[in-house]
Amino acid sequence: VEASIPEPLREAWRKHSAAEFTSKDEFEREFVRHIETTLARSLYNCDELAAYSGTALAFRDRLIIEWNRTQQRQTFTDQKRVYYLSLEFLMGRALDNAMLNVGMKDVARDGLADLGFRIEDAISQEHDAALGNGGLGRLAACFLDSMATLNYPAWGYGLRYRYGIFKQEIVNGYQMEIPDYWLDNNPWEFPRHDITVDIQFYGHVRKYQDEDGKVCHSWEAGETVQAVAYDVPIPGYRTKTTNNLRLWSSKASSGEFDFQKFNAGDYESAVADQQTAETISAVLYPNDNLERGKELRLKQQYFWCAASLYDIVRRFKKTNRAWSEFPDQVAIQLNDTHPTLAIVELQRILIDVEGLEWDEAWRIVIGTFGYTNHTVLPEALEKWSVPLMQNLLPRHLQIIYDINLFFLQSVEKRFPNDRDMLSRVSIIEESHPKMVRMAHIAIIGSHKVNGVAELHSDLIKTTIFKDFVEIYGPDRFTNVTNGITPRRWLHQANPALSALIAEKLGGYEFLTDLTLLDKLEAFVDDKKFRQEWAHIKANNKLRLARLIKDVTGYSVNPNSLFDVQVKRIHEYKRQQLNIFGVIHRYLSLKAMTPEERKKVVPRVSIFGGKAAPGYWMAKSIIYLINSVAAVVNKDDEIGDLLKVIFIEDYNVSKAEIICPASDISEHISTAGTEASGTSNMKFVLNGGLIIGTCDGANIEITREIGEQNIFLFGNLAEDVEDLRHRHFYGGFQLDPQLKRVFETIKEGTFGDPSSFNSLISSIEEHGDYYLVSDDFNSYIATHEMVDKEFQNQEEWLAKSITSVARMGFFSMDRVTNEYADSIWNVEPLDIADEA
Ligand code: 9GP
Repeated sequence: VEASIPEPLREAWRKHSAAEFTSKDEFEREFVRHIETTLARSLYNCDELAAYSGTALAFRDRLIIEWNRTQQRQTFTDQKRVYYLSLEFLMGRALDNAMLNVGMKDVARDGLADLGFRIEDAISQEHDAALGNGGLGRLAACFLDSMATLNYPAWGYGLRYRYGIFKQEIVNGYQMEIPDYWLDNNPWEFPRHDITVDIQFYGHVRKYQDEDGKVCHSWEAGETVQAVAYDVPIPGYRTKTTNNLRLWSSKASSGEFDFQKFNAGDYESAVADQQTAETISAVLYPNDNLERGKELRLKQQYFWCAASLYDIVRRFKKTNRAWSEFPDQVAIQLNDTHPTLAIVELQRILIDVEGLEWDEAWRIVIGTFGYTNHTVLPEALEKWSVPLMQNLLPRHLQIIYDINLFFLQSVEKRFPNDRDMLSRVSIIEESHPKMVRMAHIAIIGSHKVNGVAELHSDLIKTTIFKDFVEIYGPDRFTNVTNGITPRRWLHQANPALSALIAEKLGGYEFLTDLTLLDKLEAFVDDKKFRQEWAHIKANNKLRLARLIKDVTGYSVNPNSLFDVQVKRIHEYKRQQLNIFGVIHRYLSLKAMTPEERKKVVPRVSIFGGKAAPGYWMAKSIIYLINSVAAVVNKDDEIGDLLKVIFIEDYNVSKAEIICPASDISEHISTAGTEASGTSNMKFVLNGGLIIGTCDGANIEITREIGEQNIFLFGNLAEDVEDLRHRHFYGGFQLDPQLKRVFETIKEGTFGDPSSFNSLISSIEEHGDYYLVSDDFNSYIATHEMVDKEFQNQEEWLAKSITSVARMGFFSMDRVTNEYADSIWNVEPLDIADEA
């Protein structure tokens, strides 16, 4: 049946087409309607959760109207679209963002107040959509916001995990993981039961000749699983454009439920098959910067790539264009190597299903894909064992071997007799078992490869991908420094600061052109402005102090210097350096006279972040932080001079409260290890100063805001190799201050010292890979400078304002435009313009 309504009947449709609420009254009507009908509740039975749902449903209706229009318009104009493939989208909450984006938050606040609710209480009912681990997933979410705001015809493709990143509870100082079932009361997704794709696994490849004698391949599946689409509307800020995030959920294929077993009474085993299929999209792997090579993870990757590719190809085929036009219509961005199989899958579709010749197909593939690398850490670079791939994806492995063969032949022509080069760049690592190097496929199959900050992009060109630069020349490699969306990370998280800036700049245009912030510098000396600025920071600190009291029970003095490190717990990010520094501070305070203590700036050291469940060292770091907190926080002699806080279950919503409240935040990775970092940008944009190493985006932040406005310390990336080498071959000298810290731990000051053995021995005995000892002295000295400078509040304030004024470069909109121009070649499409 043709689904499109015939033209003569369309007028009747248009007459009844849904309309958006535009006033408080209309909002209230929509709210009450949803409470009474969609939710089947009443004014006698409406709690805050229902108020959240009613508000969210009212706004969802608005978004869906815009979403429909956007999709129709994009289909109608048929211009090039971009598809952002990411295994993670760390979205956080949607309601507040939606209200601000459509410019209706005040209307909703007043309407809710009329009906007996505080908007903040409704907002806080929402469960975070936490389909990501950390920076990589949050970057994907910022991309979606920016692409919609800038009116790019863009879709995100991901997996609809039933369980997002686990919830972290701290029990007796240890991290415990609790499953995060987030889908209850989630009004933001639309199941599309009509959009399903059958995805194959296992089986074998059949070779045959077609009528013309051409050798063909057909992959005969051993197992089939169904992918079902769930759509999430992504509103842009103050634009009609509402893009789509399509998340795939796995389900047993209709043919897969074994009725024979069922009828024979083997009900359990029939259901078990069904459950196996559903496992594919059940959980997000909770590792950040670590790949473990588990079969289920590879299944997830293929399942999602194949479903997305099928969808993209289906959409393209509807236009009846020639295949050669595919790269003119479709840009696919690979967020890290996780979606690399999409390259192989597109090649398979083109040659096996559509019958194109290899070379033509391969040209289309390369023209379509771009690959973003987000890490140089060896443990995070994906490799899959050849036997595993052979079993799960037999046809793909053949294609990978063919890609490799043609690639190595071309390399050999250019670099004859360089066998080492061939083995270094080969897609196949000749180990036992042999491994498929996914990054190599991603580079060979893309027309652009980019890193995410200048230092990082230079590093990939000179280290892990050096040979490929020789082979392809420098043009295939580029840098696009990461950014953040100012909508969520300033306007939503810090409404008072956003309003103050708007007042000074004469409006909110800076939210879509962040470079306008530079006009703030003119007010650095404006007394009233400075007071207001300081007042906002003080209020944000009070808000965080309340959160700390709620989640830890500790009261902190909001006049203290708030020193924050929140991010995934990882040795390379060096929370251990921070907590050792805190112990050093504690020992110094203990050694002071009461007179000396009077001069000390009180400090609250705030930590937050999750450790991967199997990452023992990271879990020990959390335990040490909590053990130190337990001793220091109840030491009456020290009182407010030092408090140590671990905020459990750090997530996007908590980040929105934490980022606006820092005086100083820590971005202290070993130089050369953090590809970019993006929380550094969030903190500075909210008027906090940072202490950091010369790593990732810290370097460009310094360039933008000026070195007088940042506290840099530690060894440089170029010296790291040498230092590591010296640890092993030149003898290792533990920093004397760090030695004193270790002695204190070993004496049992923070409980059973054996719990911290591995943390200490990794430094003392096993080469101190992350250079904690080498950087300790400079770290401590820099913190002393921080204390000193904080005492001059007027200077501090000037640094804070100046830094914010110079943060324009780090807008995600700049990032998105750079990708659009230099990688995707996609133009915006404003749906407000008439067709
Ligand atoms: O570790 C990087 C982080 O530095 C960067 O900011 C983020 C977004 O580009 O990606 C992270 N990488 C990963 O999570 C794994 O590659």
